[in-house]
Amino acid sequence: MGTRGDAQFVVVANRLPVDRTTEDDGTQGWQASPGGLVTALIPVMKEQGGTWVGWGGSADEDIEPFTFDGFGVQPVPLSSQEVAEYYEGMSNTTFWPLYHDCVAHPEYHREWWDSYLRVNERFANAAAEVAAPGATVWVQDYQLQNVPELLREMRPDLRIGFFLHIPFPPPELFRQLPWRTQVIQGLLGADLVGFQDPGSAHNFASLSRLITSGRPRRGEIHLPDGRTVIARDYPISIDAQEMLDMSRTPQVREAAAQLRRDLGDPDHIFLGVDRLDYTKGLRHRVRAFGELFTSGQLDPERNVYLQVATPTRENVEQYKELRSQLDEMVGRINSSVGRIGRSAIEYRHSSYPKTALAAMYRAADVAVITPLRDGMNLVAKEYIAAHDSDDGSLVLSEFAGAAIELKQAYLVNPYDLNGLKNQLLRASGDDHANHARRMRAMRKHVFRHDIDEWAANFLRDLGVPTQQG
Ligand code: ADQ
Repeated sequence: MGTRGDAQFVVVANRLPVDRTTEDDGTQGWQASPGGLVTALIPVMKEQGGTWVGWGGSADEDIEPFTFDGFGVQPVPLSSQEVAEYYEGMSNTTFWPLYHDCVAHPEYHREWWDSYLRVNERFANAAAEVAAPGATVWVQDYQLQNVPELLREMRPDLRIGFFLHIPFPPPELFRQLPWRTQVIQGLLGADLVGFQDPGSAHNFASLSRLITSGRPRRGEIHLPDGRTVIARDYPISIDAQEMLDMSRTPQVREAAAQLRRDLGDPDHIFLGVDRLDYTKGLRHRVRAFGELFTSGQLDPERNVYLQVATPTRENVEQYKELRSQLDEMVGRINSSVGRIGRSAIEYRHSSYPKTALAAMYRAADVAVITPLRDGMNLVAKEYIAAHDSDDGSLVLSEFAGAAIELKQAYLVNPYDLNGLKNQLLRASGDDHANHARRMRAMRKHVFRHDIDEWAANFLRDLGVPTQQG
């Protein structure tokens, strides 16, 4: 049993919620990382006297625990070999593609799995050390699926929750995994296992039969040791009000107007914002726009497709390949549809501050979010929240978790190129009344179900009262 700490509430995530900063005089400090999860959980951490356990983001770096903005930060070190095996390997070349319907081929390597387990044990140890007797621990995401079980062995007094941010695959696919039983057992160490959608919760509950003989009912899984684990969906969301407030500032309004001018004042701006990831459907999307521009169904003089592709996981082979394929596809399309002085596809491979994204959302007439598979997709919700009038429209893949909630989007099957092209034309061609009706309904939903509600619902079910709950 680990030494007991004094944190009543512990979050365990692959990354810490803070990034390093360097002042002009060279002194180093920390600032909160941007992102919904961090924004939602920091108030709970402060309220409950919490500690966040995570990796600082650089290999071979030992950072002492510290306090930040009223909560504890407990860094977990990773060696460069562990970054290669646990993070880039097992997490991002095995679990990531396997859990996204195998849209890329998952690789299975025993040394990656060994490293994954070792690192999970280190995270569990760190959590066991800081948690007060009877504390609540909330473990996040696919990098840490074995932490619940390992932690329960060390600290049976804790209340443990787990949330998976990506889909949980159907049993037919999951069964490929050589370590399938250990992973299910790892997750069943939690009292509550949360998913983005009911399908994922159902897949997990069915797979619990690898371990239990009983049939799970309404998400309740009864284990041989007498414990009951709950599996259910908690669709994640965004800080909708913050996005709206930001998009209304004069600075963002002006940036949106400037962007429109820079793009040649087109009739329609189509916008995609994605990490440069093969799950996001970028190849299919670029191909659809290529055909629309080449055939003249979309006039490149009057329409622009702006695609932001955020650099990500650049050491992983499948991501390097995707990057060069997209560069090549976009180059070919732009040179063949030759819009004088401007590109039909404006392709930007870069990160942006939130205000710049808000300006793009505000300027875009059609957001195009067409992943092949996605746990939720927060960009879809951010786009909706950034529009305070009823203009704009959303083309959304039916394989994004967000499609369950944003039913008024122009839904598409991203594999169906003709269907995708038709919906792009429909979304830009529909009349204002139609757009307004759809946007109003979706805005209502996103504002009613925001990130605070998400965290409060999960924590309430885990037995932690919050101010929202
Ligand atoms: P992601 O796969 O990263 O998240 P998503 O939900 O779209 O996907 O979140 C991306 C976030 O990054 C958004 O908040 C967006 O604003 C931001 N972002 C994107 N491009 C950016 C850029 N160029 N510059 C700055 N910021 C950028 C995983 C799952 C999702 C799930 C989330 C949350 O894959 O399905 O919705 O976790 O659970």
